[in-house]
Amino acid sequence: MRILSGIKPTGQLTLGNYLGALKHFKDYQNQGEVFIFIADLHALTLPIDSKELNENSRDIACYYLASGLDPKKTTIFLQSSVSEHAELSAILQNYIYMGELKRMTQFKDKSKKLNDSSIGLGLFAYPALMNADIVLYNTDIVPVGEDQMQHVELTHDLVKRFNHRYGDILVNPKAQVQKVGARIMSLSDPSVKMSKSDPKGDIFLKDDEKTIRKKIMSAKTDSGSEIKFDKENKPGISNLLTIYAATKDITIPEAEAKFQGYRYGDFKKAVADAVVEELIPFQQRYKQILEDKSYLKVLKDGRDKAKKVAHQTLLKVQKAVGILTLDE
Ligand code: AQP
Repeated sequence: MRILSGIKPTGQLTLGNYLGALKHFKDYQNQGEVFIFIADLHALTLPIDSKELNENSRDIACYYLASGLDPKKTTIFLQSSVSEHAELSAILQNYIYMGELKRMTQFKDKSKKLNDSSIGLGLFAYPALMNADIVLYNTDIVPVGEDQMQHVELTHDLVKRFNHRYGDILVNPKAQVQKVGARIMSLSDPSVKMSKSDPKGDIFLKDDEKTIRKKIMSAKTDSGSEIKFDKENKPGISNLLTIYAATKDITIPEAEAKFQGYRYGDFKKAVADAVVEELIPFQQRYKQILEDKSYLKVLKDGRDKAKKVAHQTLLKVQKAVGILTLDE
C-alpha cells in the first residue's frame, strides 16, 4: 500500500497543521510505503516572500523529522526537486475542466482575498498539480484535513476519465481524514479555520510556552458555563475540546467526560498544559535537527528515491497519450 501526503510552506506551521496532519504521518510508516513531501511549488500559488519560502521549506523538513518520521521507512522530499510533478501536471491539466476548477472552495476562498488582477493562474490550476502529486506514486491513501477532501475527489474524477480513455494507467486514491482534529478553528474566531497563510488566532509550532498559554487562556469562549461539544452553539468550547482530544489522542466524548463540572478558566488551563506538553519536546527535536542540518541529506536521498518511482509513472502516461518517449 502506498501513502502520500504533503504540506505547503506558505507560512509558519500551525497547531491545525500539526493536529490535522503532521502528528499522524508517522503512524502510517508501519502500514505501507510512505511518501511525504514539502509542497513548495504549491506555495508559489499565493504571494510569498522568497526568503520566507526558503525558510519555511527548510522548517517543514525539520518538522517532518521531529514528528518521528524515519527516513529509512519514509521517503521525504521537496516537490520541486522531482521534476516529474510539473511534467505530469502539464499533461493532466488537459483532462480537468475549467468548470471543475471553478467549483473548488479553496480557490473561491483564497481568490476572494486577492485582487482580481493578482490571482495567479497557478492558484486556479492548483488541483491539477495536486492530482499529479498523488497519481505519480500510484498512491492508495492520501491522509488530509477536511479542507483538502474536495481536491482528492477531483483526482477520482480525473483518474476515472483518464483510465476510461487510455486503459488501466492511473491508481485511484482514497482520502483519509483524522477522526479528531481534522479541522482546528481559529482561537479568536472559531467560525474560521486556523490557517497558516492567513493567520487569525493561530498557535504556531514556533510559539514559546508563554505565548501558547496566553493564546489559549484568551481564546474566545461562548455564553453559558458548560464544557460541552456543540459546534453550532458553543464553537469556541468545541474547538478547545477538539484541540485537547486530538493532542491527547482521545475521543471528544472522553474529553467531555473529563471536564464535566470544570469552569472555563480551569478547562483552558488544562488545554494549555496539554498543548505545551506536546509542543515543547517537539520544538527541542526541531531545533536539534535544524542545527545539525541532517535534513539536507534526507531531502537529497528522498529526491532520488521519489524520482525513481515518479519517472516510471510519467513514462507510462506519456506512452498512453502518444508522446514519443526516448528512453525506457
Ligand atoms: N486548521 C486545520 N485543522 C486541521 N488540519 C489542517 N490542515 C491545515 N489546516 C488545518 C491540514 O494540514 C495539511 C497541510 O496543509 P497544506 O499546507 O497543504 O494547506 P492547507 O490545507 O490549505 O493548510 P493551511 O494551513 O490553511 O495553509 P494555507 O493557509 O497555505 O492554505 C493538510 O492535510 C490540511 O488539511
